[in-house]
Amino acid sequence: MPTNLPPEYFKLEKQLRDVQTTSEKLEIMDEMMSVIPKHKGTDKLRADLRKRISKLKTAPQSKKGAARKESAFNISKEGAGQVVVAGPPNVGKSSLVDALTNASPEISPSPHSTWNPLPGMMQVNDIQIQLIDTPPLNPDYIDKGLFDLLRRADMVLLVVDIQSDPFQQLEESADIFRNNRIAPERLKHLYENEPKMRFLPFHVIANKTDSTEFDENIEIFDELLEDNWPYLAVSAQTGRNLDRIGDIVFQRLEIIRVYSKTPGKPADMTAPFILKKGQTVEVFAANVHKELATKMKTARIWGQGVYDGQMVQRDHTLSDGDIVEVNI
Ligand SMILES: Nc1nc2c(ncn2[C@@H]2O[C@H](COP(=O)(O)OP(=O)(O)OP(=O)(O)O)[C@@H](O)[C@H]2O)c(=O)[nH]1
Ligand SMILES: [Mg+2]
Repeated sequence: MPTNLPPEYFKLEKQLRDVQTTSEKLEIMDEMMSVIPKHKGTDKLRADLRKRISKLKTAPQSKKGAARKESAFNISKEGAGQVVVAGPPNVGKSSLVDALTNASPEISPSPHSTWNPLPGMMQVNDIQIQLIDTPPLNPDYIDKGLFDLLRRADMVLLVVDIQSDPFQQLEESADIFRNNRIAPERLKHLYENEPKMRFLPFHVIANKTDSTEFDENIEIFDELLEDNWPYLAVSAQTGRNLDRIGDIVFQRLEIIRVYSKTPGKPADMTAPFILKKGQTVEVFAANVHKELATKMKTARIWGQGVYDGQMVQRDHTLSDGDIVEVNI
């Protein structure tokens, strides 16, 4: 046993003996991992601990139903969309969620610092979108809960590190997704004979583009992607392009904001209804109130491609930013 372990380590080791549940144990072991100093002398200790963590995670749960219910990956949707931030170890997933949302995930220079998913809310104009930080896509071990989470999600931000073979990282991640029946919507045509696939919008985030020094890396990456993977080069460290992520996510989710107006009153511009692109006045009315859709005769609309207060029918397709007054 190396002699230079900090006192917190021993405190945690003691705590570990006293707790019962797997999630408590994992949390403590996770903390133990983070307090062990990183150098040659602790290599073995860290490897052993990693093995213990991995074993604990793969061990069959005795109460299956209960265990499933309390899975950390069972995160309820909040806001206008649920977006999973995924990718290989140490690429900056947690740093991005930290920079873009109100959540404060752990960030660490050593890989595998995130063990559990963590949701946060990202403000995009006047709406909020949920981003979820996740543990790394580690070819040796991934909690299956991550793929359950992805299947339920609305979109994936696949983060890679422009400074360390981003294309290989992308390909390896894509393989892991594919093996778990998840693929980008844009590449649907490649999976025609594969059953039970879940297709999602993917957007690649090439992180750690801190300076122009990495422009060449971006160019090479760009060429290798061959238009198959839309991407954005950012730096969580310098803040480069972080302000563009919100708009991109909004676009890729294919959602629109529609504001409600009650006859004789000004429109409520504080809380838009979120609809899918292409949805109609009728769907909007049903979102406001089930009965409203049935009772609706016509509607008046303010927004794109119409004159102010134009009368429209229930099958009129709405645009982002429209204000709708339903008349019964
Ligand atoms: N140079 C540079 N470093 C970054 C950037 N973003 C994150 N980092 C650093 O990269 C390391 C890993 O960051 P994390 O955010 O913990 O990465 P992660 O993908 O969540 O890592 P795991 O949870 O272990 O998979 C930390 O030392 C960060 O400070 C960036 O844009 N540029
Ligand atoms: Mg992390």
